Amino acid sequence: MNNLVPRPEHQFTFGLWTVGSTGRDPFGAPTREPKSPAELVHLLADVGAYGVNFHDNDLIPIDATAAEAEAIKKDFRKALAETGLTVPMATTNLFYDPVFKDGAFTSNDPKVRAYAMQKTLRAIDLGVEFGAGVYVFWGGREGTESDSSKNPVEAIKRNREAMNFFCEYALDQGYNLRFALEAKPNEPRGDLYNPTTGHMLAFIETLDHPDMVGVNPEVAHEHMAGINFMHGVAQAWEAGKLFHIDLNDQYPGRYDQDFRFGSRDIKAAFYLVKFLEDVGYTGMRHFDAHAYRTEDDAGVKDFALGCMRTYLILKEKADQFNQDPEIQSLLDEINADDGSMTPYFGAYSSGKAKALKEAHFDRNAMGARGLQYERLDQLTIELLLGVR
Ligand code: GLT
Ligand code: MN
Ligand code: MN
Repeated sequence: MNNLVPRPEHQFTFGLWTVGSTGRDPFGAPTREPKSPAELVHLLADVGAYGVNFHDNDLIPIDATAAEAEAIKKDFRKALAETGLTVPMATTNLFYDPVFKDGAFTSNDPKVRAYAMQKTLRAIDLGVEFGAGVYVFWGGREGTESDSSKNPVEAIKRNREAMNFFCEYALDQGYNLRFALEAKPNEPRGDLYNPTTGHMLAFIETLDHPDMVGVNPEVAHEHMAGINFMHGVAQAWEAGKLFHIDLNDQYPGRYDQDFRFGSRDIKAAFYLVKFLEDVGYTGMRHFDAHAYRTEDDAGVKDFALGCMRTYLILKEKADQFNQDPEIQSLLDEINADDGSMTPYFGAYSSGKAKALKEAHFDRNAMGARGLQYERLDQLTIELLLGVR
């Protein structure tokens, strides 16, 4: 079907680290050859992606000379020009090098904290140089194994000070950049600070420029914590904070699996896509996932295509759900409102409170009413399974 073919207007993006994953894991060596950033841009263009995101060191190795960095940037820029791919998002690698073994902005070592800030300032410049409009912060090492080692309140303050500094820097430079904070409950640290999107949303409100900072929720990270991802996304959206999103999949309670989008929990993926499409989310659909370690280069393309195709299939299913007469009439019934309660709602008044206290409710009848959610859910399942 033609409308299931990914095209640039769908705004599907991938990180260099996603399709560039060589299959290395904590127990085993790489199973695929590394590719250059320029090669990865071509791979992504071949499968119909819109953009490519990077960490500073996905593009330029941490120990590259200035001349090497220039050569890489030139190749990368050429590949972008040849393919028309854009760079909507960039970020800093503050987790791989041993210097960050006890965190970056929250490290107990002031030299590490200052170095992390220097690295981030330079990486922000690099992202902006390639046109990034969103800058992600994922504090992969900002946490502890032993809580005797760090003061959690100090850690929050250090994180806040760093974020305030970067906001001022972006303003000072006149960069048109928004920051998106990405939460994760654990891994690679035993526990990470600000472990969920909800924690991040609360933290953002304590910053000097909360308007510049939003979230980058990731499916897998919230599923690791066993919580409903779409609910967190909805909360971020309602707060005007859904600046970016990391799509992938994950069994709850396990290591960070970063599976192909929709490959594990089709129902959760469906409600997520339906939410994003229904509210008219206009940001990037970024896949932060990687191919199974079993795959060769062709399998990496299968993986990338699969992420996008599943998104498009679920988008069609969302349309179908919104137009299904039986589902919609059931929803009308479920949401029926004869207006008789309206006088009790809305802004407080003492008269309203008095009237409410005197009102009679038939609690037993209200409690006895069947809500038909079984029927609704089964209709949803049948739609997803393709028999409607
Ligand atoms: C890393 C992590 C992701 C983050 C990336 C951005 S890096 O792959 O697992 O969730 O989004 O730093
Ligand atoms: Mn992840
Ligand atoms: Mn992510």
